[in-house]
Amino acid sequence: MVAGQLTTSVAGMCEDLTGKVSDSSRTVVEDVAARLAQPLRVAVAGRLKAGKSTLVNALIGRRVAPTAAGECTRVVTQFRYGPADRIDVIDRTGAKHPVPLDAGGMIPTSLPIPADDAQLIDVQLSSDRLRDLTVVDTPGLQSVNTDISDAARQMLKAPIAEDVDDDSREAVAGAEAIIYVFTQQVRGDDVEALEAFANASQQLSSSPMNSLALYNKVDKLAPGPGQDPWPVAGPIAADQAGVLKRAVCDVVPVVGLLAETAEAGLLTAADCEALRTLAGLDEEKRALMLASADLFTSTDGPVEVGQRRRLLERLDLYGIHFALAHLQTNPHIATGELVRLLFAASGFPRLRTTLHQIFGVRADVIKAGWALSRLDAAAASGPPADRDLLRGAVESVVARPEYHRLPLLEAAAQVTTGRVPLPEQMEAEVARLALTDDANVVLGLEEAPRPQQRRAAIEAAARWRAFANGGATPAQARVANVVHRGFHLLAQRLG
Ligand SMILES: Nc1nc2c(ncn2[C@@H]2O[C@H](COP(=O)(O)OP(=O)(O)O)[C@@H](O)[C@H]2O)c(=O)[nH]1
Ligand SMILES: [Mg+2]
Repeated sequence: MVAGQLTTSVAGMCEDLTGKVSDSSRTVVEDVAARLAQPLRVAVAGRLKAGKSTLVNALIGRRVAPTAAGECTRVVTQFRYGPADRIDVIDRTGAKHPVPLDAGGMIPTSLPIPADDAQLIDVQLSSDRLRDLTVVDTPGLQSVNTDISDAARQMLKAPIAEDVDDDSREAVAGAEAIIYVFTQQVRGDDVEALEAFANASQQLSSSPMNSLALYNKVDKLAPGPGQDPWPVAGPIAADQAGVLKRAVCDVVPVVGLLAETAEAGLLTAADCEALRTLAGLDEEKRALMLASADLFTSTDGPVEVGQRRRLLERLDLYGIHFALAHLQTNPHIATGELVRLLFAASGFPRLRTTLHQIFGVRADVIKAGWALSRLDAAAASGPPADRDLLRGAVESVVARPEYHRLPLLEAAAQVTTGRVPLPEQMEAEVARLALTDDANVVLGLEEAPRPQQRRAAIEAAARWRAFANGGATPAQARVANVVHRGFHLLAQRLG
């Protein structure tokens, strides 16, 4: 990843500190410096069977994480860039046990040591997708299999319950950004469970600034065979975003399965041929086959059962329906074109944009903020001599004008999580100021010329100062002063 401005200077500060602090703090400083040099670390959290591993495969563009039940799916797995593909199982003593990828290029379902003794599966892949992103797949819950079709039961349970296992908790705590995967509508009491999970993570590591929720398996929402789930999925996701607005910045609806199939290149020419054959069946027969998964594999007709099962596994009924509809209108469609259409239907394009915005554009700030909060925590717990050194270094960084984005991000995190309540419009203004460099977006203007932007920034600065000095609670005043300075610096930049 191209190191950003903030990350680079915090890394420089770490280098400076290593020669000065005591041995115990040096370990933390070196750890922070090493982490700054790495790509952004994103933990994928959520209930068992929510589709986390499927999503991870889609993100890294290869089917490497097993999605069936196997002992390895019970261990936290980290996917990072490496010059060659390799897997090491790290046991609880820290010892490495190398394992080869299985014949299908996946993590083998059985491990060289018992799953309970494994702390982490460390997967290095020479996949370009991982140059910018390290992905951590977590088992999430200790509880056993929850049947997705048992919607009613699942609705009553929290998407992320309190029995998060320790390894998953640690993986989330060590990540700079979090993706929560849900499969059902979020209820009020679910939010508490999610927050309990978020609180397990360190300081800056979880807030709407760096957390995103995915509403997965929206294909299961299709009101009837072959019907489009998106008209239902959009409003539900928007609704969830409202419920979860204190925990995540957005809820993106996706069909993870279709994204995996498309992104990992799993649809073969033979699959496409089979789909073409099915598209050619008369309408009655096709409708019968597509009425349920059972009927799809058991109804007499062309295409052998093994191939039909494969299609179900790769596309599920909605994906098959979708493909057949396209093949009927355009029988000569090429496999590549069909894959492109499936990808578009997976909701992943919107996810990619959101990921790029959150984890790409904000990565520099998220990582620098994470590093500073680690150093600050080290100052609090380290020997007194280091305390002043570490605090001094952190404070000198935060005091420089170009670093004002860090206190701004913290202020925005406090406001967006509801810890410091503000009227809705002011809350949105803080978030915009913290998260984007585009003056028009921050100021809510449309393509305004610079002098007008500058006037608006000065006006906003004055407004926040007036708020800080009158009527605001002490906590609100602290936020308002940070925002005031933010607008003041913006006005200077525009001047
Ligand atoms: N229909 C459908 N099935 C999905 C989707 N995403 C994942 N699955 C299936 O759900 C099951 C559990 O997925 P997995 O990724 O192993 O869940 P995890 O336990 O959260 O890692 C697998 O059989 C997946 O194929 C989806 O978007 N739609
Ligand atoms: Mg999994």
